[in-house]
Amino acid sequence: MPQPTREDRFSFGLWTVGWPARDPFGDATRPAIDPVESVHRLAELGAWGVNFHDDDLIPFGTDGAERDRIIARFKAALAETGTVVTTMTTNLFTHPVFKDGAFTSNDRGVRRFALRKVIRNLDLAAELGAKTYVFWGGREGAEVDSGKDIAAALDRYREGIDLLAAYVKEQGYDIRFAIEPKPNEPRGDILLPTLGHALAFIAELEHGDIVGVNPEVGHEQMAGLNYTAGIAQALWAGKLFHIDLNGQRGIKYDQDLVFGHGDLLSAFATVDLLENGAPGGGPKYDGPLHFDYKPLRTEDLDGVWASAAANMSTYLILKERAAAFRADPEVAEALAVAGVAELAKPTLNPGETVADLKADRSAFEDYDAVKAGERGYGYVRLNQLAVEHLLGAR
Ligand code: GLO
Ligand code: NI
Ligand code: NI
Ligand code: NI
Repeated sequence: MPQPTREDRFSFGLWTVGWPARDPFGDATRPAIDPVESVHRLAELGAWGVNFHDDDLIPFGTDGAERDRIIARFKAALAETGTVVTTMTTNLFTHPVFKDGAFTSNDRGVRRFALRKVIRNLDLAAELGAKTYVFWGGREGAEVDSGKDIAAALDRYREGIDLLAAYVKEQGYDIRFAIEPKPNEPRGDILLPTLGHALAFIAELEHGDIVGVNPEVGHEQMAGLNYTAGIAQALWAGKLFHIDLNGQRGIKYDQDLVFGHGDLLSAFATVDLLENGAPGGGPKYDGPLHFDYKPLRTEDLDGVWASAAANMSTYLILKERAAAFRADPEVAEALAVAGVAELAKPTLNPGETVADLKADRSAFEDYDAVKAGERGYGYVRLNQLAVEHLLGAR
């Protein structure tokens, strides 16, 4: 098995391994884990970075002096292990005050409190060197259509993100924002439910230049969408600032399985895209390879660390398999048959106008659509080659 190293740039949320496995139907099955221990254990396993919500490290309501002590102790663990804080985020969902949302709560006082909570943690993010700040708006949503003015909620969402982005710029912080879409859970419906909604929202921002997306495998799949295709569009838009890798099996509650323990063929395509880029080139993802998963509730503490290692191991195996797939001459031939590279060629000739196109009889009047319609693209063979490489049969 390939062993992860810091060069692989793997990172974990402290809330992932640290999840005590409390769910809506049952109590915690594991003790809470000290964040300092998580940093040490993850570093030993080969992780490079960590990512956390304010409250993961500093319990909600902690006073100033205790907060400073916790931060100093955490910093010492980072220094000792060489762990990087890649990303930070705000918990705007656990405390009852956020039950109707944070930036989009109908209660204006809650909205102002939420902004202050983020600002405080943004200052800490800058101090710890985090380059990305994630916004997952789990409580920004509704269950009752007539209870939430969606247009007003989007206005307030925009007001909040723009204000915070302006603050980052004013302070000169080297931080970009990444919005994490999710269709539902914990709210019945969440605002910015998919990557596409988030991209459309970002286009409406005043400070959208420093705002991108943080798509999570399971969240897109909960909406029935293709994760790999989604992050390809985010890359194309220059907006793939961060990723949450995990596994999900179909349209149901947010499973947060180990990466690859859901749709494995899709995970293979994701790794292929992240590592090798789009066939026609274009921007490649260069952020951390971040896992946002939850160790199954059935696992004990040994199982927690084994599951953390499983994420990295699966990724590295898929990376090897994807490299073999790309290097295989049969795959190259199948790609040629499918015409994959031809799609990178502009449809019009250089300098060609609409008038030129209209004058080109070979494009229409003399075009043999019947013959073109008979062509096979060989996608099944291409996919079978991918499956065979994925299975290690080639
Ligand atoms: C929940 C989300 C959540 C976010 C985290 C980071 O479904 O995935 O874990 O990733 O709050 O902002
Ligand atoms: Ni999630
Ligand atoms: Ni999830
Ligand atoms: Ni996530």
